Amino acid sequence: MISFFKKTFSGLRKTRQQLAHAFARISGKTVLSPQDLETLEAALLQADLGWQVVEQIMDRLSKPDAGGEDWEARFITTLGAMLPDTVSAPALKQTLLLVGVNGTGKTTTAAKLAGLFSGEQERVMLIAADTYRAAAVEQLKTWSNRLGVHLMANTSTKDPAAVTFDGITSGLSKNYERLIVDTAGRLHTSANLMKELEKIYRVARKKTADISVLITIDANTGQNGIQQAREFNEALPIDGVILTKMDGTARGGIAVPIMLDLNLPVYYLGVGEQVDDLIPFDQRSYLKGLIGLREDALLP
Ligand SMILES: Nc1nc2c(ncn2[C@@H]2O[C@H](COP(=O)(O)OP(=O)(O)O)[C@@H](O)[C@H]2O)c(=O)[nH]1
Ligand SMILES: [Mg+2]
Repeated sequence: MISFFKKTFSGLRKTRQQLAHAFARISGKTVLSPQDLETLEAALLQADLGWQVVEQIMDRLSKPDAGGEDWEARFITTLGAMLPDTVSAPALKQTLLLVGVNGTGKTTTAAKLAGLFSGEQERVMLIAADTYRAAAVEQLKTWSNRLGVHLMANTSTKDPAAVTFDGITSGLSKNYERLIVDTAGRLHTSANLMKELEKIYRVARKKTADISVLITIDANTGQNGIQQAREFNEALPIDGVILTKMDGTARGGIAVPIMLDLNLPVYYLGVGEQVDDLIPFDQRSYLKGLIGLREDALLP
């Protein structure tokens, strides 16, 4: 089996191209030229690390203090010190409610999570609360068959809150250990759909308090993903983020402003379309992968 580090590293390939190049350029130098600093700053901004973060990093890297040749280590320790400790991210609860904008990867992620937890010998139920498109239920059904995971769907109602309520009721009464609810995509700008999501959450909470709300953010959307999370968070309390499609983007630095600006933990990275392309987020591995440091590279 490929290690989580290797998968994280490979998922960050596109993001790393610019950054690794900028760091290779300054390798071994004791003082950085204005041109070096500019290249590095541009690469950091391009990776979507966010303006404020980049400013602080540049400030730190341009200080000519002793022993500063190991720029990569300095980058990681500077950034690491700014970030909240991901170890403190609470364990995911029994019921997982997946929310997010259309096409960000909710259904695929629901299936990946089902695969992950059933692989850990949990009894998993998928709940198809995307009632808008028949194809959405079919998509989840295909996954559930492939994974051998139970699917709860109700095609006789168009009310996603009803499906969620019935699904959770059934899952709890049948002693499923993990309930994963897939919801319809919605634009954070649509007031009606956000109200509906509020209702889905409200009825879910009537059945259980043991629930984590996870938002999928497509890493390709960069800073806009932050705004999505903010607005979803106004409709229901978001507990964490799953950053999808890391494999297809050069903007994979976005996990940093997500953690800093939103103060939300990133639980997983989506790095492909297959069921095992979901990697638990590990801050150190992620930061190393961003700039191309080996897994065993020593850091101060
Ligand atoms: N490359 C890649 N594609 C992904 C990833 N996650 C989802 N997708 C693809 O993105 C598309 C939309 O995903 P879907 O789960 O249907 O999004 P939803 O509308 O939020 O439910 C599908 O073609 C997925 O295969 C990922 O991590 N990497
Ligand atoms: Mg979907």
